[in-house]
Amino acid sequence: MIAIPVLPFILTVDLESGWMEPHTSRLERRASALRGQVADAPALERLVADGDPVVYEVLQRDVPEVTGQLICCTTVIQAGTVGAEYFMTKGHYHADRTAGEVYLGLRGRGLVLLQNEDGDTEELALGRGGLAYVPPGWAHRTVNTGEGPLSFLAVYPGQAGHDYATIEHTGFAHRVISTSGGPVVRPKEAGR
Ligand code: S6P
Ligand code: ZN
Repeated sequence: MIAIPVLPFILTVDLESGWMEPHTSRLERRASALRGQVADAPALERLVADGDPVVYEVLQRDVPEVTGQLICCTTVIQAGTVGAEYFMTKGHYHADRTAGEVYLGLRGRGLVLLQNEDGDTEELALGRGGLAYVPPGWAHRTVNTGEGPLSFLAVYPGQAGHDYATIEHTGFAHRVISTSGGPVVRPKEAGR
């Protein structure tokens, strides 16, 4: 494959809202995108019936999806819960398991849940100015545990691709639950 040359460019990222300009794609994921991923499926269906709100959006500056390029995008996750479970991204492995990623927290508070195919799990607290390093081969999901939007900048290799199916099948090992004492990370098997 012949890589299309990309000229140097600058992007402006609003450090409060996570808005990126100029972006070339914008993806919205609504509550219904989390079907099969949450502990409280009836609560999710109520939310879907009640307007299926946007849970998060991703603004991206597209570049050729090839080795050597770096994809830059921002994600903004709204505050909220499905039952007691905080709003979160679907989560994925990179299709190319050699491709890592970095997240730079811009606004809000959250957790990045990570796990690899050996069964190891980690969680990283993400807040403004925090840089979360996602090594190659680790699935990653971001959870908004704050009271306002959580936004972060992501940079990852052009050839990474996204494998949603593998983690959808196994599920993440942990859930992040809102309790009166604050966010708690629980093993998935513990249910709600
Ligand atoms: C891409 C990177 C992020 C996520 C975004 C939405 O590799 O990890 O830009 O795509 O946070 O998450 P998801 O799991 O729906 O792609
Ligand atoms: Zn990723």
